[in-house]
Amino acid sequence: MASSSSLTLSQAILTRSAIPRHGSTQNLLPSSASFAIPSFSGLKSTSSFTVSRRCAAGAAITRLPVRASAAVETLEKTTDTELIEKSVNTIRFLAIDAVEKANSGHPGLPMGCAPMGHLLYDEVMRYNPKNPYWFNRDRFVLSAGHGCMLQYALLHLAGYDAVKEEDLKSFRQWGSKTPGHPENFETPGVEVTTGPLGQGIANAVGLALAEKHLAARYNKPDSEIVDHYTYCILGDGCQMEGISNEACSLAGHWGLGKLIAFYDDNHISIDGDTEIAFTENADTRFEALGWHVIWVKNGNTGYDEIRAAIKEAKSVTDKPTLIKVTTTIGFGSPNKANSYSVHGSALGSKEVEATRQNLGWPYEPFHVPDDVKSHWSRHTAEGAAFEAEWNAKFAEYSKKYPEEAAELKSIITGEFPAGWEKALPTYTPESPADATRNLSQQNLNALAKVLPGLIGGSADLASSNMTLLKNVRRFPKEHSGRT
Ligand SMILES: Cc1ncc(C[n+]2csc(CCOP(=O)(O)OP(=O)(O)O)c2C)c(N)n1
Repeated sequence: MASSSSLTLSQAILTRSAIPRHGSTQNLLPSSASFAIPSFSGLKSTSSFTVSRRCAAGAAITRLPVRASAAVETLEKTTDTELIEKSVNTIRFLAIDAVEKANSGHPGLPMGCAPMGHLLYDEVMRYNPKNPYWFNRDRFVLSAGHGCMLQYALLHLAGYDAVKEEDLKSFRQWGSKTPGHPENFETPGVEVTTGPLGQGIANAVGLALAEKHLAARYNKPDSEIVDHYTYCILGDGCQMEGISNEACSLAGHWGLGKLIAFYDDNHISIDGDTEIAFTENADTRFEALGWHVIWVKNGNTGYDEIRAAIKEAKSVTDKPTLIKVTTTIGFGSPNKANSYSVHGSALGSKEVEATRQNLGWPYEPFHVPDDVKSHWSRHTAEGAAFEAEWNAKFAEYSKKYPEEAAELKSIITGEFPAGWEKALPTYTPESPADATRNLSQQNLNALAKVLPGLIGGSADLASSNMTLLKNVRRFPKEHSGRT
């Protein structure tokens, strides 16, 4: 990434994981140490499993059994497939209806990615819809930001207050909480503003980097106080952008094992089939970048395949994972699926009707069937319980490790330690003239001593732009703390 190191960048890397761009910081941390810790009946993986994968042009490969680890514990439920399909179709139709009402937007991606979106938000991710800023939540970034109705539908079903029915109905309207591309400062629950393709996956790399750094610095053998995943959906367009390759190269270099990216491999972009200009083998490229790569061949209805891929991804702890999910853009639309016409335009009333017939959807626009609503409603209590559990853990951690807890808290809230500015060097008119980059380096190094959240980056230029933090190690793959 061609950005030179700066204080702004450095602070951003850590605070992006923790500080909302809107609202107050009061919900980031518990105010009290006493919380009930409910128990969970989350399904634990106990057995090994095999996943079949094909390289883009090759034959099927059966992967060796992958050892399941404690990290693969998820919120799996024994939901019947019929209800899952109903939920997935709810997501599809919320997207179809919102785009139709606005007569503007991108229905194709949400229709194709609804299955993976459903599984992520309903079974896999840990979050608290009533406190989108809970620190140890899993992060989700929609790098293909044009498909934002997917994200809004998921936030709506999960119970986030920012996306109510009326917000879906005002999709893409001035001042709404549901702008045409996700904006984290508008919609609590959206982690990262996306739209420029490739930017989201680059931000996801930053979020996963922050998690790895904070975990290395603050986790103790008896307390993994920092422990969350970063998930991302990127499309063909993101893959085409250079920034995604640069950022993903770093992710592979750093071995960001808690970064799991889904590549929506639908072969369609704005102008038509990707055959026009994009025929590279992303699987082998990502393998070369140091990623673990899995191919889910049926992203439209292969729920178990997607589940197995996520489990496998979680069991690979020393590499980020790319799950290539082959989907059909506009899945369910009889005349527009698998074509560019469903990428960025409303289906039109005739095709909406045909899609309703095809998917067996008898409901009014924006309707969420009661059983789907009731199924998703558990996330409010479960999310509160996740947070309460973590709060209790943090209270325990604070008793045992008060210094580390105070430091982590300051990083999470973005509050600088009292008197931090006294660490800055002072200059007078009599001070000798010096290059601004040298003065910058003096200041950066002074601040590094008092701001534990400071991380810098330099595009292979630190010895020239003087951004090296002298008493701090470079960020290594085997990271075990900052100093
Ligand atoms: C950097 C950048 N270049 C161009 C665009 C314009 N653009 C928006 S969506 C899109 C095509 C994306 O294709 P894909 O990722 O396959 O999405 P899908 O067709 O599956 O919805 C393009 C080129 C953009 N948003 N950002």
